[in-house]
Amino acid sequence: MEEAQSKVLYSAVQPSGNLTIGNYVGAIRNWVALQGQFTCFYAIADLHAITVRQVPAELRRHTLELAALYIACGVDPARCTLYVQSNVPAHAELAWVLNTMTYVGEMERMTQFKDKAAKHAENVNMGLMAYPVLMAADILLYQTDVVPVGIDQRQHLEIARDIAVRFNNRYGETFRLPEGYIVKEGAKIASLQDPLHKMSKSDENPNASVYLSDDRDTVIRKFRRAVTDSDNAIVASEQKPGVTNLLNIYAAFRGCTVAEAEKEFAGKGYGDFKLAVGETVADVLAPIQAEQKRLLADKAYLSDILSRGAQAAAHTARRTLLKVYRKVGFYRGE
Ligand code: ATP
Ligand code: LTN
Repeated sequence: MEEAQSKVLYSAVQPSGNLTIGNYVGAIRNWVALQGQFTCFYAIADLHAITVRQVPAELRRHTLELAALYIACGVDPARCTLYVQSNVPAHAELAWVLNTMTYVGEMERMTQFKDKAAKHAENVNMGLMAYPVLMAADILLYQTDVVPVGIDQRQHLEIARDIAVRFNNRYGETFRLPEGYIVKEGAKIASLQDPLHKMSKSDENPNASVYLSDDRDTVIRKFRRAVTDSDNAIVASEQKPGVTNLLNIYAAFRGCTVAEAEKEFAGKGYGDFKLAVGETVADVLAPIQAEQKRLLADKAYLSDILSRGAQAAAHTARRTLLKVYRKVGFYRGE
């Protein structure tokens, strides 16, 4: 495929904690599958992460760990641009312009904002509210065609498109309109303790989430404790969110369909089923963990990848930013 003509794909994850198997199945794993088909930009969204309070040393550590994890999961730095968001100033710069074209009411209606504002009631800051605008800036800077994310980010993608259309209408064609790429299987992995809610890396209950860094025993123990129901049929249905979630996870990690998983476990008990899910997940995680550890031991390599990535990203981002600055009427010398 001709590099210059291939469509652009953009995605990011926040370095706000240890990643869960939800982040893996809903996001990173798909990035790997798509990297041959698109010109890919994968960012570590540290500007987004500070919309909730972070411990500085931990933020820095999580950032490097996340870079290593991307690569350990199969993101190939030779084929993708991998970088840290705050290393490319155009993100914050474009976000400022887009902030002036986004209404407070729109931001107040965002589901994630409402959830996070309730969760961090003592720190409902402007950045938390403008989070989707920064995300729009991320996407629009690279003239992105496709954005692979989990289903929880769909609303943010829609607002990114709305902002792009608004800008284009006011100032003339500037931004390409991005499309979401949301995989059906695994688009939403639920909490193991409360299967009606999504599994999240910032959940306070450590048993609710399986982290990519969990060792085999921990993974198996968490699945053994997963909330199910008092019935004993291993079938997916709305009345059985816990079992359905485990079937989804099994299918996603085994590489089969939910129907095939149901067939495999027909007539078996919950105990055997949960053990099989735990073992299957642990088998997938082990090589990723080993590779991440190996990469983290080579800080010079990681730092080199990230600095090249930031340079390449900044080059592309700057082109769009300058176009925007010109269109809105900023003086840049004669
Ligand atoms: P936080 O708890 O800090 O808000 P998070 O776990 O929700 O974080 P994000 O950094 O917001 O993770 O999301 C990174 C990517 O992972 C996004 O594409 C998101 O859609 C996807 N993702 C997050 N949680 C899940 C999940 N439970 N199932 C599927 N995909 C998910
Ligand atoms: N908000 C996203 C992370 C993110 C992102 C992006 C995803 C920041 N910028 C641009 C796709 C495109 C999240 O997943 N929580």
